[in-house]
Amino acid sequence: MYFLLFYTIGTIIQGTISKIDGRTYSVIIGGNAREVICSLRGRLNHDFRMKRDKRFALDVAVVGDDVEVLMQQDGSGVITEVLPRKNFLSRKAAKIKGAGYRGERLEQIICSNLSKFYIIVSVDFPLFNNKTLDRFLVTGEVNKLDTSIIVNKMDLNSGGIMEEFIELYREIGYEVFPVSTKSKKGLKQLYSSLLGNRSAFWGNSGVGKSSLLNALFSDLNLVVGDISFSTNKGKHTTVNVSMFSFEEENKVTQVIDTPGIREIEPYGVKKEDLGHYFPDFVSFINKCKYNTCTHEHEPGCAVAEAVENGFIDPMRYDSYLKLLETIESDMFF
Ligand SMILES: Nc1nc2c(ncn2[C@@H]2O[C@H](COP(=O)(O)OP(=O)(O)O)[C@@H](O)[C@H]2O)c(=O)[nH]1
Ligand SMILES: [Mg+2]
Ligand SMILES: [Zn+2]
Repeated sequence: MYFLLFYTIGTIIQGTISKIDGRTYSVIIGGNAREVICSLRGRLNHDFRMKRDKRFALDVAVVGDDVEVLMQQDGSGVITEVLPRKNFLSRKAAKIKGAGYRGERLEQIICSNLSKFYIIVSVDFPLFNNKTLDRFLVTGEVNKLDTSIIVNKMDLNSGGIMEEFIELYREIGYEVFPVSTKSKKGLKQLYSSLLGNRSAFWGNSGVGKSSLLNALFSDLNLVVGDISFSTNKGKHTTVNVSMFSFEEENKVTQVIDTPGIREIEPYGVKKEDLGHYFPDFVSFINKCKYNTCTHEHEPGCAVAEAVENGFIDPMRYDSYLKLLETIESDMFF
């Protein structure tokens, strides 16, 4: 029966979800050779309906998912299978009435199968904030993603304030790309790092994500200065994510842009585990007197001692304490 269906309706091909609009899924086949407009079928559709009440339907299939598509006569497709995710970027979902128990926070998957995760900040407009960056770095670590930092608008670094930070994050082990779409500084290095990979870009509105993508990929013509999140007002669970795919230098390079996402808070972090997501703390954590140490005020804390002795940067420790507070205020995570 299934065999018959296979031949009369169409063949099954493999592709990757590049965009989701309501219940319509764009799937690209073979790099960016072909795009097929798809819907969900069967069990997946059932999952979608089950989750609709909680409004987490987008988690059933997300941008970056490799899928199997059953081709239809009219050239459209039906997604029959979502292949296992190698990894994904997720966040604590917004608080929603009726979603789970009182105080419970759910995990929302934003995109999947990333070889790299780039956090984009700007020197100014909006002003660089190391605490914000540290929070996003934790999100990358929690999701076990290969996380790097792009510092855009380096042309505005007149006082040279960024050098200290760039050095700090490089010492911790993060790759840092100081760039300027205006002066074209650092764009070549960034392009080489992206080439042949599937990467996700995350950054606050205004840091220059669209400008950067336009500067890196000449085919693109994204609107700069577009406040795309305003169209998403109130739709907390809608993730306005799309994947751009390029075939250049015989390689498929893909970048997932996340223009509609204003906040990413890491999901599933316990107080006593937070320190593990600060790579510069890790070598000290085992030396704390108590193995449940939260490195806040406990006696014999090796992390606090390392801050005192200049082995851990006090700014990082401040970020850590700030994040620890936000975890405490959540009943569940
Ligand atoms: N000075 C300076 N401004 C930039 C740079 N890159 C982007 N911008 C400006 O920053 C603003 C926001 O850029 P946009 O790409 O829309 O940011 P997005 O919201 O992250 O996509 C625009 O006015 C851009 O012209 C840069 O390297 N230097
Ligand atoms: Mg933009
Ligand atoms: Zn400690």
